[in-house]
Amino acid sequence: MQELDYRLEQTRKLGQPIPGPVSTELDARRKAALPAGMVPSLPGYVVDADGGILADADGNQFIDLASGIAVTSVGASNPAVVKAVQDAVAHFTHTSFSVSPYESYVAVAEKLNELTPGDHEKRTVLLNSGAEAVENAVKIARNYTGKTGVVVMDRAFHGRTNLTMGMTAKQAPYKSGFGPFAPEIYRAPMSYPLRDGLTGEEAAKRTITMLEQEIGAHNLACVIVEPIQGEGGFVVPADGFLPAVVKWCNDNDVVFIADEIQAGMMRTGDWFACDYEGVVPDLVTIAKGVAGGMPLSAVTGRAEIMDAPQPGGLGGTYGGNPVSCAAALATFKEYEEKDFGARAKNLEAVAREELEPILGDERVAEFRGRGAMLALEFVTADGQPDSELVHKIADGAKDEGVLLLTCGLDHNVIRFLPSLAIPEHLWREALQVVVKKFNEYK
Ligand code: PLZ
Repeated sequence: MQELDYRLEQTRKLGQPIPGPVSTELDARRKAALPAGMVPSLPGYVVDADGGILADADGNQFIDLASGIAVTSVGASNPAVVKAVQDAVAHFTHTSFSVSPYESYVAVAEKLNELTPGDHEKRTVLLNSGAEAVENAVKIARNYTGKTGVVVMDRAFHGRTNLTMGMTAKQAPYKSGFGPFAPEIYRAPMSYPLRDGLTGEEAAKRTITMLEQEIGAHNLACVIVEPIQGEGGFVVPADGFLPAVVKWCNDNDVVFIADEIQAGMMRTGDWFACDYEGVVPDLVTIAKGVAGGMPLSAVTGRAEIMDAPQPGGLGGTYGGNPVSCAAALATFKEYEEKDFGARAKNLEAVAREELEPILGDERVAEFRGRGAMLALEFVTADGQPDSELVHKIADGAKDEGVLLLTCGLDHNVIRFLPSLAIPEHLWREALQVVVKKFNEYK
C-alpha cells in the first residue's frame, strides 16, 4: 500500500474536555443563530482535517469514522484536490454551464461515462447535491418512459427535498410534519438477509410479485435501489437480488436506477457497489466521494434515456460548478494513481481482525458491508434491536475521541465510513475503542 503524506499528525489527542471552552462558546452561538432542526453530531468545532483526523478549536484531535457522511474519501484536504481547487478558483468561480460552458464539466462527464458500469453509450448531467441527482434521475426516467410510477425500497434514503423526502422511508427526523409528499411513489420490500432469511432470488421474487400485483409495469417509470443501503442500515442485499430486479426492469420497459450516492466512488473498494455483481443499471446517481469534499453530483446513464428530455429540460444555476469539477478531476486521478480501491479493501480486512473478539457475541447480530462501508448491527439478549447500546457506544467513543455515526430504522446499527486515506494505525485504534465500549456497556 502506498504511503500517503499527511499535513496533520495522525494521532488522537484529547487535551481538553469535550467540548472544550472555545467549542462550547461556538455552540452557544449556534443555538442562538441556527434553527433547532440543525444539530451537529460532534461537540467539537472543526478547524482542520486531514487523513483520519478532525482537529477542533480547542486542540482536540478526533479519529474521524464519518468523513462528512462518506464524502472525503481521498481525505478532507487531499493535496492534489486542494491544488486543483486553488488553480480553478484563481481563474473563475462560476459561469453557469448552461450560460457559458467550460471544459472541466465535459471532462467530468466523459470520465463518469467511462467509470460507471456497462460499456454502452452514456451521457452525464452534473448537479449539486445527492437529492438533486435523484430528482433529475426520476425526471429523466419519467420523460423517457412516458410513465409516472416510482418504486423505492423499504428503509430507503434518497434525500430531503420534497420528492426525495417522499422517497425516503424513515419518518423521524426526515419527514415528520413536512408533508404532503409527491404522489406516485410506491415502496417495495428490499432484501435484508439477516431479517428475512431469503436468498437473493427469493427476495427478488417477493419484490417483483408486489410490483406486478400492486402497481403494474405499464404504470412504472423507474425502480430506484441503493445497492448497499446507507442511512437505512447499511443493508447489503443477498447476492442475486439486484441482478433479478434489473432483469425484470429491462424486460418490462422500467428504468433501473442505482442510487450510488453513498456506496459509490470507491467506497466499497470498487468504483461502484453495482460492480460487485456485475450489475449494469440504466441510470446511476453519484455524489459524495466524487469531488474530494466539494459539492457535486451527477446522473450518468444510457444515452437514449438521458437524451430523452428536450433541449433546456435539464439544468440549474450551479450544477457542475467549475471549482467542483476541477476537484472531481483531481479526485479521479487520486483514486487511480494511489489505488484507493485497495486501501478500502484493506480497511475491511483490518476491521475483521480488530472486531473479531466481539463478532461471536450474541449481542452482535451481524457485521456486514464491503470495503470502507461497514456496519455492526446490535440486538438485546432476547434478540430485539438495541438502540440503547448503540447510542451508548457512539457517545462513549465520542468521549474518547472517535467520531462514529449510527444508522438503521431501529437506530441499532453502528456504521463505519472512514476516509480511505485514514492510516491503518488510526483505524485499528478507533476499532479498539469500539470493542472496548461494547464490552463496557453490553
Ligand atoms: N441518496 C443513498 O446516502 C445522503 C444524508 C444525511 P444529499 N446521505 C446522507 C442527512 O442527514 O441528510 C444521500 C444518500 C443516498 C441520496 C442522498 C442525498 O444526498 O447530498 O444529502 O442531498
